[in-house]
Amino acid sequence: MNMAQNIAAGLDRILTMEVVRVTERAAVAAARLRGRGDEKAADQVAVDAMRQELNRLAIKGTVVIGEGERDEAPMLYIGEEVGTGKGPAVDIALDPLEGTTICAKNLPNALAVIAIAEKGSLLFAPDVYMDKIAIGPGYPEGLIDIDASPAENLANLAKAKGVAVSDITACILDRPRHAKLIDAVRTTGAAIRLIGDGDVAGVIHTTDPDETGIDIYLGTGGAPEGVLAAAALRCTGGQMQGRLILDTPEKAARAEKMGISDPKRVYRAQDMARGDVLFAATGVTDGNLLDGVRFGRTFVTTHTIVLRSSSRTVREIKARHQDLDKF
Ligand code: VTB
Repeated sequence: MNMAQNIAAGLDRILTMEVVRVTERAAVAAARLRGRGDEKAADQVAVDAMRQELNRLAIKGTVVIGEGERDEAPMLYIGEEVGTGKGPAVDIALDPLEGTTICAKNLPNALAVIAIAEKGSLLFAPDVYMDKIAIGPGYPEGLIDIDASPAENLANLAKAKGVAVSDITACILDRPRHAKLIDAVRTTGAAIRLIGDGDVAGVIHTTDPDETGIDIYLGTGGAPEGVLAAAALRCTGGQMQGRLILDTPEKAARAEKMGISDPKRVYRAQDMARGDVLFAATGVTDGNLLDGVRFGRTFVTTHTIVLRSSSRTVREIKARHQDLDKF
């Protein structure tokens, strides 16, 4: 495919730059409320800021993963139309503040996150749990398997990386539901990075183990977060599998209404986020890959990663915002 066809087939390249402003703005708003112990307030300002900036983009966007249903989330609800309406029709998955508790406690890895994809190409995931497993790029397809035991997955990963299992670090959400998983991983001798929240960052961290120290992500987290992480992985390379946990008839019915006919289906990253995808994340608090927002006396700095699946370019954008009135 030549460049012109590539552009015609996918999303407008300009959007890659434009989308950075959206997460930057949400991150700055949330960062002002870092460490104040008020998760709701931090989330609300991030939502307002993201929506304002999103509505300046020349797109005809539909939120497919957002703040919830319209009745519980007045803004950036699932189904909300965003953008100027003059531009390509796109699907949007967003989390203006991924890690509200992290932000409220001023702990590492809170992010403002968005993914933009061609219309109809993101999994319309209900807000249930998803079982997830992910590794970074450079490994043979199928190396990890969500149905294999943690010991098998860790052994296969260590072998492919050319290290001992004890040199592998798994990232797992610190939850009582993961007690058995944590035991199983510890039995292998592998290390665990337990995180309080923020499994979008947890999955993304597998894509750069030299920088983050994380080789594999394991465990259950939110399904919407799973789709966001899959969008990022489509752009960086890496492998992910996810399976919705539909353990009550009510959840199964909700999923069916959203078009999910096989409740046990294993989704790979490329099933959750198809076609051309853009992904951007700005650090709210300092993290393993991204610095948090810094408030200087005369300027504010932000650190953003912006990714595109069709070119697999990973851009890091450090911005110094000197016109403070814009926020
Ligand atoms: C994770 C984490 C999120 O939800 O997806 C988690 O990444 C899953 O739910 O930051 P539980 O908190 O119920 O375990 C968050 O913590 C919040 O959206």
